[in-house]
Amino acid sequence: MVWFTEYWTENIGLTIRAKEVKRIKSKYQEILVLDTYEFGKVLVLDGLVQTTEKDEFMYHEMLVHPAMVTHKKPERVLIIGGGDGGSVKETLKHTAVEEVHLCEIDEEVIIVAEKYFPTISGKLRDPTVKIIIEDGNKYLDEKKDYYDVIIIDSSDPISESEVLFQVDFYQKVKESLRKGGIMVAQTESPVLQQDYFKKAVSNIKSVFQYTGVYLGAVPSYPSGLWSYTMASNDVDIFNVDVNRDRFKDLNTEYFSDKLYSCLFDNPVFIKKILGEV
Ligand code: SPD
Repeated sequence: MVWFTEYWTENIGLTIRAKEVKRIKSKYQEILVLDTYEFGKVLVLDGLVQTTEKDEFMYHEMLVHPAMVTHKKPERVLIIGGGDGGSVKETLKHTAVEEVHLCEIDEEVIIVAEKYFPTISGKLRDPTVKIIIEDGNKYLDEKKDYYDVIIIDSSDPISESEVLFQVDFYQKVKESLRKGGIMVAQTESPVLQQDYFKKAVSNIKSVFQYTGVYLGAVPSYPSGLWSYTMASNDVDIFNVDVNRDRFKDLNTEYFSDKLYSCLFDNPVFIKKILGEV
């Protein structure tokens, strides 16, 4: 039996008791698979919890579905990061989808996810999915004016992932979207990572015409309160008339039609952080 702690800041962290720990060293990072009492299996990259069997749906549903239903007909989807397969699993629930490209820098994450997290990674070999092992930032240089939805399912803005929060990267994302395109990114905890959160949102705002921030709970992530930012250059994401049939077969446990109706209705303290009030 072991105790694992992720230090959220230097003053606070999350400590989980595990029955067993597997340690894998990849070219990019240390990967841990914890078999825990409270969260089921937990995937940890360089000391940071990425996915747990217990709450992965909260994160992946909220990352993927709002952008997918906001797009008129999402046929071509790119996921950057997301090697555990959770975002692929949710994306494939949308019937319009014809191609899903998953661009993950570290192949070992996919191998580990397929071995230890079958309920999350189970759709990675779907015929619609193409896996590209490459740095997402470089990959975007090759693909212009192509995708309907781009989902940035990155780790925190440290080491390899840092670039995925910069203005130049968001500019490339914009250029890789075709007309009517939508992007969404995970943008950290507005409570414990306020600087990262503010910077990511302001970088996205500086590139896109329309930018909307929304929140969701993810108990295993710092503070438990997580932020996501959706953006588009030519779709007014705040005024989209979505056909309610689009929600019908998503089979979700967190996201819903009702939740979508007030998606961008943020608490006052979030508006204050973002300088909106
Ligand atoms: N603090 C961890 C934030 C990680 C967000 N992305 C996780 C990837 C899971 N698909």
